[in-house]
Amino acid sequence: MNPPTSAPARNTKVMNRFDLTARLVARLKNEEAVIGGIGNTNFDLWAAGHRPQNFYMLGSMGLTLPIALGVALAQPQRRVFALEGDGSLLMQLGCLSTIAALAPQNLCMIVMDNGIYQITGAQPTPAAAVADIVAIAAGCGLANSAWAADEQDFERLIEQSLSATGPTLIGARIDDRPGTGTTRRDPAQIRERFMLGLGVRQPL
Ligand SMILES: Cc1ncc(C[n+]2csc(CCOP(=O)(O)OP(=O)(O)O)c2C)c(N)n1
Repeated sequence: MNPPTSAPARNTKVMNRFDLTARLVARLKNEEAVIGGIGNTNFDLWAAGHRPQNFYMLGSMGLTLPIALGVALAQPQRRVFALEGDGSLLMQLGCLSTIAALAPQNLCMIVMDNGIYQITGAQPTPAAAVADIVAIAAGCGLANSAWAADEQDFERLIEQSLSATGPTLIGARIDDRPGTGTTRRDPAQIRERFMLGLGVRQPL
């Protein structure tokens, strides 16, 4: 049997995770929540400048979008962004159709697709050869899903998502550079700080 030939479209620029994350953070003016995924997505979110509304996932692949969904449903007046790696999302694809079905209009998912499990040694993910994250999202019912063609297109898609009336997903092809910072590995602190930042916990 021949190997699959439906390689993902490659008409998008290969960008950089930290650069894109900094561009996102620079556009946030209304205490939007940002959920960073395991490893590199949260390292770059931290390096782009900590905000009280940032949450940094530790240890579990694929939980960024489910956590962001919970925040978006709990606080519908707040815009919520999720930053996830392609390998992590591929481990948890069921969340895409759940999000499409619940359709929170305040949720924007950003998938940083380097086609590798970068942090564990750059093993290739299925996204490198056969799986197109944006096509998968669209097939799950997330009609407002698109690849960012370049940095300007990424910023345009972010801007659109800030006034979207349904969930949005942005795919970004990125290089293989590791994250630029590291969060302190303290889950209790991360949770408490985030709850304060979201106004659901009062300072002691
Ligand atoms: C359930 C589970 N399996 C494996 C791991 C080990 N692991 C941690 S991060 C990671 C790779 C994540 O890849 P991706 O989401 O594409 O992000 P990247 O490292 O490329 O930024 C792996 C395999 C884990 N933490 N949890």
